[in-house]
Order: sequence, then structure tokens, then C-alpha cells
Amino acid sequence: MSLLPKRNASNPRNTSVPAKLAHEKLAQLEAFTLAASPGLTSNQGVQLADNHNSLKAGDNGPTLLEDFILREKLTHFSHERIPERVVNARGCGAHGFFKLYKSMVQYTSAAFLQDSDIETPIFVRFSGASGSQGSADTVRDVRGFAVKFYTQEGNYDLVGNSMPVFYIQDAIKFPDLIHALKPEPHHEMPQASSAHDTFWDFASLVPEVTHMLMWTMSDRGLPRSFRMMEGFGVHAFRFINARNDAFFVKFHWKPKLGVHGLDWDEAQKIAGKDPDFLRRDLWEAIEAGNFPEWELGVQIVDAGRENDLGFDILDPTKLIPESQVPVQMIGKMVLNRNVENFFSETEQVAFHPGNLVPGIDFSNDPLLQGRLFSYTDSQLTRLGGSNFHEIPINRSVCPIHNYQRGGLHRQSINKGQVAYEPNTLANGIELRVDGAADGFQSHPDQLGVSKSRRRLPSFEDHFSQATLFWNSQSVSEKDHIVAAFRFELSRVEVSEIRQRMVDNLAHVDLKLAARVALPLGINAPDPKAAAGRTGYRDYRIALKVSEDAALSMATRVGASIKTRKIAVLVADGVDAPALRRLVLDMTAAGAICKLIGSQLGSVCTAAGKQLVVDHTFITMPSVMFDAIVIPGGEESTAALSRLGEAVHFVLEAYKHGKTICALNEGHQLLVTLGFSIEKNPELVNVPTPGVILADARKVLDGQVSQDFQAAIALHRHWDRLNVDAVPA
Ligand code: HDE
Repeated sequence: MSLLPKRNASNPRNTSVPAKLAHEKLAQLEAFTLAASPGLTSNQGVQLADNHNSLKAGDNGPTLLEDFILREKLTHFSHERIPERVVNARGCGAHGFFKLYKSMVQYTSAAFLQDSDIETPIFVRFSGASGSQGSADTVRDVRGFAVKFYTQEGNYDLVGNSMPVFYIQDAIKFPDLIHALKPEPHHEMPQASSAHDTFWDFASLVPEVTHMLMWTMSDRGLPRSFRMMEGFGVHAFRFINARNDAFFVKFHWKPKLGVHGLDWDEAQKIAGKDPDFLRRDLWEAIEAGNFPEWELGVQIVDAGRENDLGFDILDPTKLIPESQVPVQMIGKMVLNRNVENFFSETEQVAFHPGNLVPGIDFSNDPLLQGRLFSYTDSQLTRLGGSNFHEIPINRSVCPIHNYQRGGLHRQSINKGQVAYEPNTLANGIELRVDGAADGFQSHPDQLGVSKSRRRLPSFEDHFSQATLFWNSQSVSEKDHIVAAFRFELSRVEVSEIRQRMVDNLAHVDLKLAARVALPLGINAPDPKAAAGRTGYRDYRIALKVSEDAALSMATRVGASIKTRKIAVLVADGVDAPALRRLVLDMTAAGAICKLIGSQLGSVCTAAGKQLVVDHTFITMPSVMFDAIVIPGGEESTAALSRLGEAVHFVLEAYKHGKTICALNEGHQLLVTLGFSIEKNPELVNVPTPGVILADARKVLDGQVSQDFQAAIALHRHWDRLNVDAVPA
């Protein structure tokens, strides 16, 4: 069933276009141009005879200015770059679709949310907020999660983040926040890192950032994969139904693969070993047909009931606890197509929180209000003029009809004498757009107030939800948060800033602040000192919930091992049968197994057969994997034990909490980790969380795969003992 706009003589959208037509047409044109071209041409379409030599006066003379071919090529090259986004510069995108589960007609008239038979094409761009375009993927940061829905009523953009709250409450503070976060202006360091003086100087003086800091210092700041990351619309938006009833709505994206983070040491190493880790992960999953999926969830609050929440719904440093207002899943998004050209699609895509369709409206959240201005403004500079909506990735799939004309790089050829409304000259009937019932209507809010440059008292609580977040974390999550604050603040040179920050944290939780302060060479945290400072407001609301399981990643562990990467360490003499069985079982469960050796080529098994090595220890270090297998084989185990790279591989995987499965003689390699395992060689034995010592016969009997799978599905074993003692 298709969802077409209502027929109406004055509605220029009468001509319904199949969803993908605009993009398909363009692709056909490009394919035709390529196929029709016999060789290289200039941009004027003139065939080139030589693409290797410029035109010179004589064979060794100066190059002639008249060489229009050289000039065209160099000029185009010199202008290939456009300004990167001032924030969220590093990103990667993919295409897919959104499918509704159930009609939301009760809440919104948005056409794409009416009918569960409709699939809406979408484009997603994930990004890191702080780094430049060439920065590493795995730095500690909030991630952008921007989705463009190409609906039949126009483009709708949900430009969200990987965390449900934001640093600041008012748009006017955004340039200050970003200037403090970005590399320091005198020497442009550090790149893509908040661990420096200016960021913490600002953060310690503006207590409203505290809740967001708790999120960025948690493992949410280090996603294992974009495919394993939640998304949030952050602000309260509004659904408006056909009767003009308004509802506040908060949007959530929940990944099907669970929510998982990297270990901090691991994330830093990946930043060097494979700075493209997250974008490669997304690209490869889609290429392999492992299409990532998220469910779209909404928290709906009837307009008028928002005051019952106990905090201000318009404050973007607050979330609505899921235990207070449950998230209803209303549809799913599937990413099933990689971009064909990064620049044309990922770089040129222009999102805007004000790209709305009828049935969805924004709210008076003062941060959101500022964004409504900023995004269009950004595109003008970034994309060079006002016609960026004509760039293929930004085009809507429904027809555009208006009297905007001209501007830099205008693509459409608007015909006829009429460029105004109302008119009768365009096609003989009067066109007048005046309160059309099926057009976009802003919700008629009652205002009648005087101008004010003040914050509402209801925005003055900066700590209660930071405490809620802290209270909701598991023991290991709390450890990671403490370690992250310690790392960041240890990098801060001015001790007064470190002190100010822990004094602030004392208002979140005194124990947290004391633990953070311990290695920082400062005094014990003093909540009174923070309370005495400008910017601090002595106000704390009483929350309706003191803990919320949904805030902990530990409650969001997925059950499957789909697309998890397993390294199998091999050397000559490896015992192949059990290894083969384990690899087959894991592959059948959706994991990706790679054989890692000291060099490319193959290793010779104990039975004299060849096993092809996929990667070496150096090129694919342990940080690229979720789990490892150490197969049996006397000779191979001895060889791996002598090889520093292999020992390091295992130690590092252990340190990062990864599942390790060792078979028979392979146990010996684990002796390096200090296990005494000789006593129980027959058992499938778990001496420490996530380390499985198995007998090869039991693998062949099918008794080990389940344990191995279950351990990998837990993602990491953060409760592993003695990790700090492991040098890696
Ligand atoms: Fe953005 N933000 N932002 N932002 N933002 C931009 O827009 C801005 C905010 C977010 O993949 C810029 O096109 C202001 C919150 C994402 O292309 C810019 C304020 C959230 C992306 C801009 C905010 C976001 C951006 C840079 C405070 C989460 C990347 C280039 C009022 C809900 C989109 C551009 C993409 C990008 C301004 C706050 C998310 C400068 C002024 C809150 C995901 O216009």
C-alpha cells in the first residue's frame, strides 16, 4: 500500500513520485555518462588525447598558460575541499530504510508514521563531535546520530546524539563550549580530546555540564561500533495529531546488537592501529550483508502533563527516566547500502533539526531553538550558497515547488514568467497558498509574555540527574567513570581547575569525587567550595526515581555474537580438527573468525595440511577482535610462547576483558598470565571470567561452543581479576 498525499488542486505535491525515483534518475544519468564516455574528457566534454604531459614551449621549455587542459585539472583539484563541519566533522554515512511497526495516528499526522506498510528511505550520518575530519574514530566523545527520512511529505531530519542529554541548556553557550573543547587555539592541540585545560576550565565553571560529563566519561563515550550504539533526539519535540492535539515526544534509537563500549586502553591503541575503526566496521558489516538495525522508540508525554515529571522537559540536560515514562518501540531502521561516493553523500549531506514534516513540531527548548538558526547558516558556508537542497543527497523525494530563484550553483531551470504567489498566470488557475489544511502548520502556542534574558528557576538543578546516572551504573561501569575522570584531569596542568572539578563532582556523589581526586595531587573534594562559586545554583530537585536500569550499559548486553570478530592464533604444528569445529560453530552463529599468524601464507597443521593465514599479529592486533582462540598442538604452542607478538596478543586481550578459549596444549600459553591449570586438564574450566580452558575432545563433541558463544555475547568481562597487573 502506498501513502500518497491527498489530491487537491492547489497542492503542488499532487504528482506523487515513487520514493526512490529522484536518486535512481540521477544514478542512471551518471551511469550513462560513464558508459557513453570513450575515454577521459575535459569538463566541457572534450575528449583528451594526453593526460600525462602538459603543454610546453619546446620539450624542455616552460609550460604555456594556454594549456587549458592543465589549468582546468589543477583548478578543480585546488578547490576539491570544502570547509569541514565546525563540529561533528568526522563522520560516515549509509543508506537504508525505516519501517513503522504500528500506526501513530493517535499522536501524529506525519504521513510516514501512519501506515506500517510504508518503507521510508533514510540516510544516516554518524560522527564524532570534537575531532577534525581526519581524527581517529575511537576517541572519547559523544557521537552524532543524524537521520534524514526522505518522506512523501518532504525531508524530516532527526539530528541526534549517542547520549540523551547535552552539555548546556542554552544555545548562546554553544560557541564557548566548542571553543573550550576543540584544540587550544594557540597551538591547535590536542586533537579530538577533551583531556586538556580549556575544556575542564569551562566544565568546572559551568555546572550544568555535569550530567553530560558523567555520560562522556562512561563507556558510552567509547562505542565498540556504531552498530552497538544508542541514539537520542535529546530535546523534547512534539507530535501533533489531526485534531491538533500536542504531545511531547523524546526519540530513542535502540540497536539490535546491544549497547557496548571499548576499554579505554583499547580505544587509544585502536586510534593508532586503525583510526578508521568505526567507519570500517560499519562499511564492512553492510558490504557483508550484515545490515545493522535499530528500533525507533518514543517516550510520549501529553502536553499539560509535563509538569508531573518533576523536572523541566525543556531542559536538554535532563532525560526522562525510562522507568518513569516507558519507551514504546514504533519501528525499525535498517542500514543496507554503503555510499558510493563519500564526498557527494556523507560530506555534502546537510542536516537540520528544523527539517520537519506536518505532524512533528519542535518545542521551546532553548538549545533546540538556537539550533534552528545555526544549521542553515552552517550549510551556507560549508556548501557554498543557498541551493544545497539541490545536491542529490539532500533532495526530497517529493516534488519541490516554490518561487525561490537563483543563487550560487542553481541546478534547476525554473521555466515561465511567474516567480511569485499568489498568481493566475502560471497555468491559468489561481494558485494561492493560504492556510492550506494539509500543509505544515505550526502548533498555535499561546505566548503573550514579555521578552526575557533569564533562565527559568526550573533549569537550576545541575546535579540530581548526574547522581541518578551514577547510582544506576554497575560496579565496573563506576570504575571506568572514575578512571576516565582521573585520566582527563591528570592531563590538566592547572591544579585549581582539577580542584574545582572535583569540588563540583562532590555534588554528584562524594565517594565518586573522593576517588577521582585521589591521584590528582589536590585536596579532598569540598562541596561547600563549589557551592560558593558564581555559576553554582543551590537547587536540587527531588527525582521520582533514584536509579534507572536503562541508564546502565550492563543491562543492554545483546544475546547474539553476530558479526563479533574472533582471532585464532596459529603456528606450524597446530592441531586442526577441534579448531575447525569451533570456527564452524562460531561462524554458524554469525561471528567472523580470522586466522592470525606470524606471517602471511599458510601454516602446516599437526596432520601435515596447510591452513591459510588471514593476517599477521602486527597488522591485526588483538584490539581488532572481540575474542581469541588458542588452539592445541605442542609444536604450535611452543612456537607461539616464544613469540613476543603472540604473547602480547593474548595478554592484551586478557587485559581488555575479552573472551579467550584455549584448547589442550594451548592452555600452556595462558601460563604466561599466571594461571595454574595443570590440575584440571579434562575440564571445560573457567578460572577467571571469560577464560575458557577446554579439552579438544569436548569441542569435537560439541560441548564447548555454547560456553564460548555465551561468553562472547557478554561482550567483555569487566570483572576480570588482576587486570592492572597485566602489562600490555
Ligand atoms: Fe549540532 N551542529 N549544534 N548538535 N550537530 C552541527 O551543523 C549546533 C547540538 C549534531 O552529521 C553543525 O551542519 C548548535 C545538539 C549532529 O552532518 C552546526 C548547537 C545535538 C551534527 C551545529 C548544537 C547536536 C551537528 C555543524 C547548540 C544533539 C552533525 C555543521 C544550540 C541533539 C550532523 C552542520 C551531520 C552539526 C550547531 C547542539 C547534534 C554548527 C548551535 C544538542 C549530529 O550547525
